[in-house]
This record gives sequence, C-alpha cells and structure tokens, in this order.
Amino acid sequence: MSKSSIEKALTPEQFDNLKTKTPPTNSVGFGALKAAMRHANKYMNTKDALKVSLKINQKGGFDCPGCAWPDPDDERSSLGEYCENGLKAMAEEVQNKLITRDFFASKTIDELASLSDFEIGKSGRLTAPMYLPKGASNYEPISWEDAFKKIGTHLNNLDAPDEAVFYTSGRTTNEAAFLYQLFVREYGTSNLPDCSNMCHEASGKALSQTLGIGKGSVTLDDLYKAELVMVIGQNPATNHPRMLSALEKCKNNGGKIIAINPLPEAGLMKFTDPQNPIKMLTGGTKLADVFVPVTINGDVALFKAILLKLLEKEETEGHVFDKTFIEDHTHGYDDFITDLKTYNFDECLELSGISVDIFDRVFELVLNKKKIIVCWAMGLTQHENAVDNIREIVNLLLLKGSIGKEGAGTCPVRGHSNVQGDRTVGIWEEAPQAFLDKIEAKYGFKPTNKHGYSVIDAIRAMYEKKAKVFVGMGGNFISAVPDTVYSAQALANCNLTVHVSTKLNRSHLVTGKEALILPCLGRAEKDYQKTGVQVQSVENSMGIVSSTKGILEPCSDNLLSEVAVVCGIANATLKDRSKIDWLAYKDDYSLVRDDIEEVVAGFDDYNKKLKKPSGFYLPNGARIREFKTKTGKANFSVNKLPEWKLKDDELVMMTIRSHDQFNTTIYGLNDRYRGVYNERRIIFMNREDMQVRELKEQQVVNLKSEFNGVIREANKFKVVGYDIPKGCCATYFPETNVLVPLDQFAHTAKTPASKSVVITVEEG
Ligand SMILES: Nc1nc2c(c(=O)[nH]1)N[C@H]1C(S)=C(S)[C@@H](COP(=O)(O)OP(=O)(O)OC[C@H]3O[C@@H](n4cnc5c(=O)[nH]c(N)nc54)[C@H](O)[C@@H]3O)O[C@H]1N2
Ligand SMILES: Nc1nc2c(c(=O)[nH]1)N[C@H]1C(S)=C(S)[C@@H](COP(=O)(O)OP(=O)(O)OC[C@H]3O[C@@H](n4cnc5c(=O)[nH]c(N)nc54)[C@H](O)[C@@H]3O)O[C@H]1N2
Ligand SMILES: [Mo]
Repeated sequence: MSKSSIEKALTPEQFDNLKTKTPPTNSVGFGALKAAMRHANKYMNTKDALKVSLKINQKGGFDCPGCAWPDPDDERSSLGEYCENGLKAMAEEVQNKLITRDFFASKTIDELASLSDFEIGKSGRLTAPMYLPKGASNYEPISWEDAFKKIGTHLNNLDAPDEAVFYTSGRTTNEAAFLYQLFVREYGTSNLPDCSNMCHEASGKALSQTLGIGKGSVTLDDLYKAELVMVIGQNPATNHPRMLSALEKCKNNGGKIIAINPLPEAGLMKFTDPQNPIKMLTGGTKLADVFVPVTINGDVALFKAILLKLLEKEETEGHVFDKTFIEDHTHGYDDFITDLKTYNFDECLELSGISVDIFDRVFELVLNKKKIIVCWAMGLTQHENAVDNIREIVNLLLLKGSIGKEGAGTCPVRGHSNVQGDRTVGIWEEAPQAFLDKIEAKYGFKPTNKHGYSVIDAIRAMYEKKAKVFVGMGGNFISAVPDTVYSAQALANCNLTVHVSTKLNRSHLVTGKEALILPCLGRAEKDYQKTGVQVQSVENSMGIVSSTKGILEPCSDNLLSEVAVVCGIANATLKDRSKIDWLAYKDDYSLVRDDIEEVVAGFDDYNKKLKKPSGFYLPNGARIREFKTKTGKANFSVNKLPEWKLKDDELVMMTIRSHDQFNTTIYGLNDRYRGVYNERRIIFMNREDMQVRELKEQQVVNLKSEFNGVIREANKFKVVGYDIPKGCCATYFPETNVLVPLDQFAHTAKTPASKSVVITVEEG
C-alpha cells in the first residue's frame, strides 16, 4: 500500500534514547571545538575538512552557508573565521557520502519517508537529476535537458502563469536569485514566496514603516561601541555563534548586555572564545548583565512597562528623551505618547512575567545609556503581533535617539546566509513598483504588478488547486512550513513539484503527481563555466555584499549551478518569446552582476567593488538618519498589547531549534547547551506545570492544538522539566510544525505564529 502524502510528511513517531543533564551555563570553548572537529571528521574526508575550515569566511574564500552573521572588516582569525555550527553546516554539504542512482532504485519514496529527518539527511549528497513519473513509487534518472523540457511543458500548459509557485530558500546567491525572479516575472507571475516570509518578514515590514528600510541599521563596529545591547528572542550560541565574539568585544569596551528570553540560553550567559587560547583556560566572559525571563510573547508588555517608566521620568525629571532627535527626525510622537498613557504599568509588568527587581535593573540600564542596540531574531518575529514587537523596539530607540549614530540602532539578526541578499535583488512577492519599472526599462517586458503569493497564500492556493506547479529553489518546503497535514495535501494536489537541492529532504518525498529533483552545486564547490570558475556574491545581515567562490571539486560531474538551472528552465519554458538571452548568463556570471547594477540601487561598479576583499556596504538610510518613509521622518507607532487568554489546561508553545540542526537539516540528536542528548521528540515544561498535570520526567505525552475550531495533533513526545516560565513550553521544529495553524500568522507580515502555539498536553 502506498503511503499518503500526509503520512510521508510527518516525522516518524519513534524514540531514540533520551538522556538529560543539567544545562551548562557557558558556551563555546573546548566543547565546541571538540564537537566541531568530531562532526567534521565523521562526515567529511580529512583533506576537505582542513581545506574548508581554513577558507571559510576568509577574504577570497567562500561564504559559510550557515547563518548571515557578518565577518569582521579588518583582521580575521587565522584559525578560520568559523564556528562549530558553521563547520557542521559545511560537513553536511561536503559529505563524503553520495546518493547514487541505485539508492533511488532500491528505495521507494514510502520507504524513504519512514526514515527520520536525521537519517534522510545523512543519505548523502544528491548527484544526478531524478524524475518521479505519475503513479510511480521510485525516482528514476532523467537527463538535464529532459528535466528542463518537462518543467517548460508543465508551465506552458497552465491556464495562467499565476498557477505556478516559485519558492526560494535563503542560500541562493545574488546572481542565481536575480535570474530566478527575472525568469518568473518574464514568465508572467510574481508568485515568489520565500523563507523570509516565515522568518524576518515582520522585521522588514515594521522597519520599512518606521525607519524606511526593511533591514537593520548597525555595523559590527557599532556593536563593539554600544553602551547597551539588548538581545531579544534569539539564541546566538547555537544559531549565530560568531555574534558572541562581537558581544564579548562590546563588553570589553565597557558595554552592558540585557538578554530577554523565556529560556536562560547558555550562550547568553557566558562565552569562551575558541579562538582565544587565554580565555579558553581562564573560563570565558560573562555576557548578560541582566537576564530577563519574559513569558512567551510578553515582549510588548515588557516594552510598554519600560516606555511608561521612561515617560514618567521624563515628565518628572526631564533629560530622558532625546528631544532634539525627536523634534528633527521623527513623526507621530504625540499620538504615540497619548496611546502609551492609556496603559497601566503594573498590568504590563504582570503580563510580561517579570519581577520588579529584574525590571528595575533593566530600567536602570535603559535609562542611563545613550547608545543602545537591539538585536532580535525568531523569538520576536514568529507571533501574531510580531510587527508590533518590532515597532515597539523602534519606539524605544527613537525616544532615546538611538538610531543613526555610532554604537546605536537596530539589529535584526538574519537567518540564512543570503536571505537578505535574495530580497534585495528581487525575490519578493510584493516588489515595489520602482523595481518593476527598472525591469521593464532594462528588458522590455512589463512585469505584473499584482502581488504574488507569500508562503501561506501559496499553500492555500495549492490546496485549493488554484496553483498546480511548485518549484523550490533550495529549502525544504514541507518541513519548514506550518500545518504539515494541510500543507502536504497542498503539495500532493500539484501536477508537478520540482526541487533544486544539494541534499535529499522530506520535500522530495511529498510530491505532486510528478516530481523532479535537480541536484546543484554547494557553496564550497568550484563552479566551472565557459569563462572559468565563477565567483558569486551574497549579502550578510549588516548589508555588506561580498564574494564567494568554491574551493573543492564538485562531488559529482552531473551537478549544475543554481544559475545554470535557472537559465535551463527559463530557456526551455520561454523559448523564442523571451527577450533575454538566457544561456549567455551561465557562461559568465559577471554579466548577471552588470544587470543587477542597472536594476537594483546601490550596486554601482558591482563587478569592480566585489573584488574588494571584505566586500562593500549597500546604502542604508537609517544608518545616516535619512528615513525614506512616507512622512520622510522616522515614525513612532501605536501598538496594541496582545491579549492572551490561556485556559487552565493550556500552555503556549514555542517551536525552536536544537543545537544540532540547521532548520530542517538535522546534524545530530543532541542539544548540548540545553543538556538534552539522543532525542528530539521532547517538550520542555515548567516543573510546576508538570506537577499540576501529574507528569513525570521523560513521561510520554501527546500534544494537541485547537485553533478556529480545527484540532491538530502531534503524538509521542517526552517531557523534560526545564527552567522555563510557567504556562510556557518549548518543542523542536520541524517535529511540531503539524501543530502550527496555517491561519494564525503575524498581521501585515503573514509570518506563521510558530512561537505562540496554544496547546494542551495529555498523557500518551
Ligand atoms: N546552527 C544553526 N544556525 C542557524 C539556524 C539553525 O537552524 N541552526 N537557522 C538560521 C535561521 S534561518 C534563522 S531565522 C536563525 C534563527 O535564530 P533564532 O531566532 O535564535 O532561533 P530559534 O531557535 O527559533 O530561537 C528563538 C529564540 O527565541 C526565544 N523565544 C521564543 N519565543 C520568544 C518570545 O516570545 N519572546 C522572547 N523574548 N524570546 C522568545 C527562544 O527561547 C529562543 O532562544 O538562525 C540561523 N542560524
Ligand atoms: N515551526 C517552525 N517552523 C519554522 C521555523 C521555526 O522557528 N519554527 N523557522 C522558519 C524559518 S526562520 C526559516 S528560514 C524556514 C527555513 O525553511 P527552508 O529554507 O525551506 O529550509 P532549510 O531547512 O533551510 O532547507 C534545507 C534544504 O536546502 C537544501 N540546500 C542546502 N544548501 C543548498 C544550496 O546551496 N542550494 C540549493 N538549491 N539547495 C540547498 C538542502 O537540500 C536542504 O535539505 O523554516 C521556517 N519554519
Ligand atoms: Mo530563518
């Protein structure tokens, strides 16, 4: 019997061998070095491991495919500018294990779906294009030419271009991303959902409205010089380990750090730089001066409490707000203050879950410091009120004049290594008219200005059979998106699903009626084309564009680059009706950059500037107090306090990353910094909440979420008692994505609310 798409989409409910220890309070240090080397040696051959570890993030080397944290402009560590998890990301890509054609012949997609995500990922690198014919149970080999033809035929057979969806994950380089969106627009749609929709979309929306640019304003140098850094809803020791060196530098310069997080994440507390031998012996630097264990989604309440106290001080003593900045550069102050006064301090503090003592310590720092940076990630962006979370941060920065000056500003810490660049070069379902006009002027076709589908809209459209072809440029759509059961049906309803991928993942197994896997080169591999090995470019979290060039031989000679794949699909689909010579680009990527220079602002002399070893900064208005908003000023905003009404038996659940995963790629089964080993199907619970429910350590439970009358279930998780606020719990993504409702998302940004899922827990 063939498994349904839904069964194939779910992570198998099997346990490994859970062990727990008291979580460490220090991060990185020897443990991280050891873990990195062990991982590298296990999955890469030693020569490759050494080569990549010396070239990763080095000037003239290649960009780490891990996170989007920037590299220092000046000196970089001679030991390699990488971290434990960067090396693990590399080991995943440069695996010494390859998936051969026999692999697919010997395993049906049902059999593959019975494997855990960890096992699927460890199958090895994809090495040849594969095709799943209608009704077949095994993928079979196909030539590149035939694969492109099949895609072209399917796309050309649709009633309208809007019946196709073109997803992008954030590793795609600027060159490939620009060509991909160009093809999609010339084909006739703007259905360009991307991982950003599930990630920092709320940051982009909130920052555009308030500061006129959807990106952060600070540089690394600002972080070193800040007097106060607030790290909110972020777990840097795992997800952006190199950020800890920047925070340490800030502390050494006298800066203070406040960490706001329901969990006392190890890296926020203490850090030992693995590249500093003295620190390795002496035990590291204490990072957070104040740890604020906010309840899940209690951040707006906490910020309102801070804002109310600041206002009180300003009104009684003065000199708290930066009046000159507010006068010269902002709009909406009076409305903001009038609204703020309608809130009650005690109520806000109670909702935030913070004690008076901790609040006072936070307040003291915010009151007295003038150069403030706020860093944040998914803990703020994956809520219904995510946009409000970020706008409230901006309100605070504006009151303090902490924007557009040295050591101050906004720092949304991006996820994928080029997610910011992809948006800059046009991966955007709501691209601004000015950008579309530039495309028209340059290429002579009129791109549609109808807004396309975001991730959530795309899933609905496929479910309702309004969209019938899905193309994924990287990523692992089914495991990354919310509401796994509904989303699996959505993909199964398609005529064709196509994935351009480096590694096998669950999305290859939850297919449309036909499916294609197109294997591509990874970051570390040399991209040989007619004019030689190609250089590509990426933009990091701080708006620096730099080059990346592979150094290893490709793992198979049947791989294409993402650029070549896009050119192949475009050529086979658009044929003579295209105004563009698609095949020319793949011979010489500098031609793509010439085009980007013409179409996208800020890329003047792109090819020349890319030769600068540390890259170049894109223009950033907020950095220099030029706010390109509708009012021409930085805007204060009015934000509501989220209303939380948990019933007695309910908990609010955040779905987070373990230390051993990169999104849906599972490196291993441990979460070392939280003291969890050999298991991912766990739920972290407050011990009092366990007691009330009479749940014991390691007890097996079933989880249930109910939203708008729909019940969603995820069974078989083990309870782990943890230091987490009462009423809150945490599980790992993607195992619990099945519980995240598709129709619960951030207003304006449509980011799934995967950090505030209301659940009940029952004995399993
Ligand atoms: N090694 C590794 N690196 C990665 C990734 C990876 O999976 N592995 N993923 C990459 C990507 S795409 C991204 S977007 C980033 C993600 O980086 P993070 O955002 O750090 O990742 P999450 O695990 O989602 O962590 C969210 C953090 O927010 C906290 N949190 C949850 N809810 C709330 C809340 O309501 N308020 C507050 N204040 N805190 C809250 C959680 O306790 C947790 O510490 O990392 C990138 N880098
Ligand atoms: N519940 C819950 N859901 C979430 C989140 C959460 O915190 N909680 N986080 C969300 C966030 S922040 C994000 S960004 C998304 C991530 O969503 P995605 O970006 O879709 O997922 P990834 O797991 O990063 O994608 C991994 C796959 O990308 C492919 N790949 C890797 N490198 C390359 C490459 O260089 N080129 C190509 N073509 N393919 C490559 C590999 O085949 C690999 O299997 O998930 C979101 N989903
Ligand atoms: Mo992300």
